[in-house]
Amino acid sequence: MRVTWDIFCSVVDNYGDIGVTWRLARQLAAEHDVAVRLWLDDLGAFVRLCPQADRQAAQQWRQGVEVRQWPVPWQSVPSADVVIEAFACELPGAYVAAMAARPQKVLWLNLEYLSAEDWVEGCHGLPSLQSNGLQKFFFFPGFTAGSGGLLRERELLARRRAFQADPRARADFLQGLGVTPIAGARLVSLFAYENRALASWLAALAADTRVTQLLVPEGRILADLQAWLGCAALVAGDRQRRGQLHVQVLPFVEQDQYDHLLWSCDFNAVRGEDSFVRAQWAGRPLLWHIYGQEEDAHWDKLEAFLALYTQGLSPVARAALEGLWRAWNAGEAMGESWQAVLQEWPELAEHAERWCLQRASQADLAMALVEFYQNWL
Ligand code: TRH
Repeated sequence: MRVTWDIFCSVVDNYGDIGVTWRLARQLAAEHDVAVRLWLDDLGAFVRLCPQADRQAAQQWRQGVEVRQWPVPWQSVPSADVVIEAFACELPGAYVAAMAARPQKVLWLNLEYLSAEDWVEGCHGLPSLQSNGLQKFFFFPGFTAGSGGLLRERELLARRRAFQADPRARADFLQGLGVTPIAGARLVSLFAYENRALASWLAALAADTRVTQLLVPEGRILADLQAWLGCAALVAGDRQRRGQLHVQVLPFVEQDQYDHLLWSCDFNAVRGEDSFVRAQWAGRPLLWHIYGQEEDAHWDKLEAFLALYTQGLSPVARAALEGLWRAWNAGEAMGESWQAVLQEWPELAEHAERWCLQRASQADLAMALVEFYQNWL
């Protein structure tokens, strides 16, 4: 009998909750031979990531995963062997009662948001006793050996390297998106929340000596882009040029295609959690727009990541990268810090690949979860 896993995801906003749980569910099913049910309260968000999905179906099988609409009110089902509540979403009371009543024990995990902060290692894997006698364990993804690791499919880096070593594959992929690379241009992807800093970055790119081709998947940043361009509402396929800057709006693509976009670009601006990790696996310099939290709690997270990521960089390259990331996240002028980053480009590019390889030497998140379960048995 295969081990059964239930993953519960409540979509708060954006695509991070669904993006992480869908990726994790697929990987568990594909690489660990377990039966995965993914419970989603928003199939509309799921359809964006998996366009083949049926937004009405109570139950459907997608890429080896049984995808279930989280019914309200809840309809009783037997509990799985391993239960993951993603990002502290609240499990249905009747399901928790079924877990407690089950003759065989159930591993209950809360999968937390990703953070590079020091306290993560101390809290990762800790149990908390619930009122019904069950234990719930806190599972923290992270960047260091004492954490739960990062989502990374088994063949990901091999596939990425093969793709990046094959100019034909890159050209074909970009062509499929309607993108014709301009010879000698710097290719940049942009996925971000609304950001006041965008105008100054675009101005710097437009005034640069080298051409930049900026690829922007449809999303929240389009309004700022449009405002700077002074054009009508942008939609996928639109192109604009200002000085040395060529802008093209792309459709929102499937996760695997988005990976290829990141692998194709020289520089990737990403956001949130999942695209942020994927850009690291691309092995290219990146810019992170962190998800804003109340009372600016996200700044501690940003600084914690920077402290880790910049280890091994020369002081000048470190200052350049930190300056750019801080300006972007504070909504401040980017012109100077972008110039500083351009100056340090070779070192930052080499560092991005090194960082990627270092992280890949740790167990990935899905493997860490499976091992956690085996050790707990
Ligand atoms: O959408 P996000 O801003 O999600 C955020 C964060 O996860 C944040 O931590 C969380 O608190 C908040 O949601 C609720 O960014 P993120 O995490 O990068 O998720 C985007 C997903 O969309 C990711 O799986 C990549 C995917 N994606 C595509 O599949 N195709 C695309 O074209 C693009 C641009 C993204």
